[in-house]
Amino acid sequence: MTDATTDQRTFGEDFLWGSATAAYQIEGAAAEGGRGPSIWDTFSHTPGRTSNGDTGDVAVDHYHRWREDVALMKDLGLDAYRFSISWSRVQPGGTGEFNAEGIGFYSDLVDGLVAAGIKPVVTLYHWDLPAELEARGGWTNRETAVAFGEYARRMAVELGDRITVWTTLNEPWCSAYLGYASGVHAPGRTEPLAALQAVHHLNLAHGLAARAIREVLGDEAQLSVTLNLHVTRPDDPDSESDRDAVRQIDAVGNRAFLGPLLEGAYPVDLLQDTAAITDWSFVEDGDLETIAQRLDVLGVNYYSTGRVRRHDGTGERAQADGHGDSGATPWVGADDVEFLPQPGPHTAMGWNIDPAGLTELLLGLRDSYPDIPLMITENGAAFEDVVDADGRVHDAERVSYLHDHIDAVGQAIDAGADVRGYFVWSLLDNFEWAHGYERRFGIIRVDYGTQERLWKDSARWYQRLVAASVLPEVTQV
Ligand code: GCO
Repeated sequence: MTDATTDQRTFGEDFLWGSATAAYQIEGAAAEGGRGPSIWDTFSHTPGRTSNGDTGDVAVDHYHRWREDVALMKDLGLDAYRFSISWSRVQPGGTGEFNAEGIGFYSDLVDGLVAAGIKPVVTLYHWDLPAELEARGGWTNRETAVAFGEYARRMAVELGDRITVWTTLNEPWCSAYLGYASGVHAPGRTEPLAALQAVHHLNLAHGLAARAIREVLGDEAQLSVTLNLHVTRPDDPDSESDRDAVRQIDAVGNRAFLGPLLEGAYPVDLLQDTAAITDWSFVEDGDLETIAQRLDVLGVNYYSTGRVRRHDGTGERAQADGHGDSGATPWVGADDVEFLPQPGPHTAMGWNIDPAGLTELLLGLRDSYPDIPLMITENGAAFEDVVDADGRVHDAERVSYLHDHIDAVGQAIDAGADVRGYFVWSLLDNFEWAHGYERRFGIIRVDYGTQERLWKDSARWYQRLVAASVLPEVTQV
């Protein structure tokens, strides 16, 4: 809405303002408190996999500093905090024994949040599979999905009614395709068939977890999954073949998840596009019913857009999809689709800045799934931050990125999208996966030498936004 007297964009009273993080990116304490290794420990410790060989061994030491971090969030005035549980911290091998110390860590964190008036939004899987499960095939193995359901059940028992929203998976697209097809993420495999098996077993894992949480907590539990949906445009809107390239990316990137999760079926065109790789016989009777559990909210992560065309077979195929180039494509079954470089401006990730894409995405979801509320579970940007002579980080580009994207959310709400909240990625600078510590997404800066936390201008700006639910001008920092 727009305030008639001030002409400023306003959001409803109940709109949740939050920040997001993920366990491996912030916790550190990788070998403490009984935590078992995950695929990200193995991957980051493998030479050549991350920038500068960076690992999450220490990260931003949130495991020891969580009280300070909760206090920061309280000062920011946040309504909610989205964090993830490290599966191998609470169940070191992924099956079998649970680790009381690890569970205690999250239980204390949740209590700390609740005491600070901050609603806990928990993600059960943000990419850090227990290494023992990968040794048995990881997400290519159906048993991993079964194990995930049991882990989710135990978390529901332990954390129960203190959790506001339960998110099963974060961006299964990344787990499946970056992990098993392009190999730029853990476990670093480059096998198209394995990636499609992973897609299905992640979907199944979601369904089993959602069902288990409902069995423990009943109908009241708020269930969710977070997807990174791809907004892709044809290079030439008049070209049928470019439009078909968009369809293919939509199938393998978006509908491979939306279909089974929300419509109870894999899209027919996806099955056709991937027919040379698999007949999908790993989808067993009853799986689709298990996957299509009722969802209370759909989490949407959004950063940028893509532009595609069909490769004409000559010269190199452009692969500027912003997900790293290992030589192997994450776009299984769409090998001849080219991702063209996008016009700027760009963030430090090389991702183009395109807030209109977020409005478009939200309105598309409103049209396709009008009954399901949406939440922006991640949005934000990395820039080359500097600490100025005045000791501050004047991250004007981040402020304007956030301003324009939150405005884009507001436009979608005005047009009828049911968006319930916005979580900035990220609370703190942290371990940015294959980019290590080279990319800073935080609204709070972390000095990796001292672990000191420093408010950037974007944090002050966000604090102002959250306090009044009115979108401040970019100059109001
Ligand atoms: C993702 C992850 C985050 C990333 C963030 C910036 O969306 O890729 O959920 O862990 O750090 O998106 O790349």
